[in-house]
Amino acid sequence: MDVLKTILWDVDGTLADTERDGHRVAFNTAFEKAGLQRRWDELCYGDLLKVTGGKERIRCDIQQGGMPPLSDADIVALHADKTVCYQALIAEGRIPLRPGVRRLLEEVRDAGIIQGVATTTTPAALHALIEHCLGHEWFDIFAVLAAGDIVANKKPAPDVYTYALNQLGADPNATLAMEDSENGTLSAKAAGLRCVVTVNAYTKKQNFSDADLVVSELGDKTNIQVLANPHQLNNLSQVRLHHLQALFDPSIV
Ligand code: XBP
Ligand code: MG
Repeated sequence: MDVLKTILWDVDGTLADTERDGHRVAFNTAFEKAGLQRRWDELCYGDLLKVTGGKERIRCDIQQGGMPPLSDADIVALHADKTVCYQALIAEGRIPLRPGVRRLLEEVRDAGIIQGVATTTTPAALHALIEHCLGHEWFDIFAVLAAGDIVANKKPAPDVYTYALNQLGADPNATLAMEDSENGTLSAKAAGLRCVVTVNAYTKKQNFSDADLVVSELGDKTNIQVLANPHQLNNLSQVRLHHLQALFDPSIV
């Protein structure tokens, strides 16, 4: 029987709804500061989210004719400025954690289960979110922070999860990924992990047929919607640690 020993959290869309009002706004501010006419509205940003990684997303928009051609150095500089804009937005406290995230993080921490982060976003963006949304102590609680260009291939490739597993010496059969997107789920599954998905406005119509549980949110005060429950977990008014453990050992209910 497998036992849950490690949880790896995605960041954008999972810990916090960062894309529409965080990353997108920061990209547009950086475009404006660079004298570019291009702005990413909510709809077109949703389409561009098929590409993970901010620099990769800019390159995709250039290829699709949305932005004028830019050199690699210009893309790197533009993205670095976007990251500074994003850090400022996060520091202003504009982006809260998603419902139930702090509750579950603390329940898992108190149970002595190892937690880490596996994200596509830039380390500086991740650090801002930990500092301002979670609290400084989480730098010590998370046993690994795997982010951005630390791996060659971003999600949906498995690399960032495989990197985090290797850093921890963790067994994929004892590790759970917390995700919000199809690309994230594909990445986690390709690394051999079980995966729980909390959808958001940008991801709710994506394909999660391989996920182990799909819910509207982790749940705090209001009841959650269960969108896919292949392991037939009971009493899912909110996602609790014992539900996650039951994905590994069905005798836990
Ligand atoms: C997140 C991303 C990131 C952010 C922007 O995907 O794709 O690129 O949108 O961050 P996931 P950067 O949640 O699957 O990790 O601009 O720092 O890349
Ligand atoms: Mg995500």
